[in-house]
Amino acid sequence: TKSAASQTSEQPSDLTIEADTYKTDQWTNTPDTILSHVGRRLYLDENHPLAITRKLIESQFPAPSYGNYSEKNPVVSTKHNFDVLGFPADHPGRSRTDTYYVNDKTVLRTHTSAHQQAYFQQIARNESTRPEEVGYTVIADVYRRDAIDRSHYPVFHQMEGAMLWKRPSTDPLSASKETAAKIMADVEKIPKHDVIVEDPNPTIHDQRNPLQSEHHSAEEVEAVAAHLKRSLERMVIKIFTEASKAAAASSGVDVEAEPLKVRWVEAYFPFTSPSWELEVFWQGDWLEILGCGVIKQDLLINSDVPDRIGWAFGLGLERIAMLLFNIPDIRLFWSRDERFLSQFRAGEIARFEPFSKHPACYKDVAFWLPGAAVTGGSSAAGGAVPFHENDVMEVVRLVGGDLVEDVTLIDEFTHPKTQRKSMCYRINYRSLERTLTNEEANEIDLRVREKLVGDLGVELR
Ligand code: FA5
Ligand code: MG
Repeated sequence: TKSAASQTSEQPSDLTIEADTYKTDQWTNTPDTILSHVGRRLYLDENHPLAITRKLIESQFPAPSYGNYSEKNPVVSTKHNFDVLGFPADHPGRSRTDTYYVNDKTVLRTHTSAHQQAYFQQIARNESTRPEEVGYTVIADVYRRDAIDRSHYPVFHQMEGAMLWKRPSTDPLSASKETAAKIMADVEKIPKHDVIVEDPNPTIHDQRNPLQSEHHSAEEVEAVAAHLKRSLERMVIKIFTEASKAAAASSGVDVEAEPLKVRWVEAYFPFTSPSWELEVFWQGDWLEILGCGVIKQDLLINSDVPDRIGWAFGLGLERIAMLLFNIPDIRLFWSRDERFLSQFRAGEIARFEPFSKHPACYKDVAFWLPGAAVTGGSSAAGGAVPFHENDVMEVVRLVGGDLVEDVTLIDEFTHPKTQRKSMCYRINYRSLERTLTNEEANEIDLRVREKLVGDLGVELR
């Protein structure tokens, strides 16, 4: 039986991406359908909603304090994507079920944090020529093997930002009061706002969200956190004010916009501590916008800026653009259909008018997993072939491409006698551009089923 994660029957011996050629190996799992997205650079098409959103966010992080950058080439080393950021060896993010590997040592970046070290090193290098540029934003396409639904696509965009402050190079802790005061003076320069922010947790929590006590004083971290939170709240408020203006304009009535609600929740990232996520209450739900925190000092020490302290954040651009423009399906960002593209203009926030919703075509596929029952999502028990849901998603993506709107697990059970495990997924085929005939959907579905058997070794029911 083939390994569950193997994707293609005939693996090319090398892959060429952005003019560089890489040797493939048994780690390689990046198909051409994913590589075909490399180089689109949607965030540079000035009339594209992702570019309009990028500009709006960048305007909240202006020069001279921040440089605004982008990173064209998505190929990075596992060292930069994981190791220097402190991801442990067994972190699930490193797994081939979650990440597109070019080879053993090389991946398509899974987040813009892969560039943190390089930008810290740049700040160090430019210290004498551009001393006022102590922060940055960077935008890039990122790649993840993930679920398929209207808010998840294997290629999406992140914007990362960071800001650093100088500390005395010898004995920074004993001077931490002065450092904290310097940072607080910068906090005062950020305009205040009157939006209600829920922030029930202490900045530092010994177990859940610890201070890096070898390196930082509580006072310094309170100051960095205050600067981080006020900067990001301001950015989010700007965006949501624009979004409700657009909504009011398009509905034609001057409705009193629902007051904006924002909250901070504790989070964990290997490269920040303490860490938080910022959530916004939007259309009845709390929506996660970004992750952030106080940068791990070890990372700064390893990145030529040992005598600085600072914060970093990373946000999902599609998530923000979808609510700014009322875009209902993440696949639309990749559309070349003029009925989509013609609706957006640089500098303008307009509500997207769907050009028609074509009928959905649901197909269920049920199968037995190979071997005995498997516990958990990713690890095999008792000699069974490892099974991971992301491998099902990848098969569906490879065959169905953008014709699949979502895939949901609708049933799973373990046979009481044989201990075999059965899964049933519902695949929703729906084109954004035209009506799919039932024959077309059947034909794709047949190939999905064949490939599930061939690649994952499952037995159809
Ligand atoms: C990260 O990627 C961290 N690198 C963020 C970070 C940077 C933390 C710097 C601290 C310091 P996360 O996996 O949660 O974290 O993704 C960040 C954001 O990307 C999410 O909040 C969400 O807005 C967006 N996002 C994540 N997965 C997807 C997806 N599959 N599709 C669309 N957007 C996504
Ligand atoms: Mg997250």
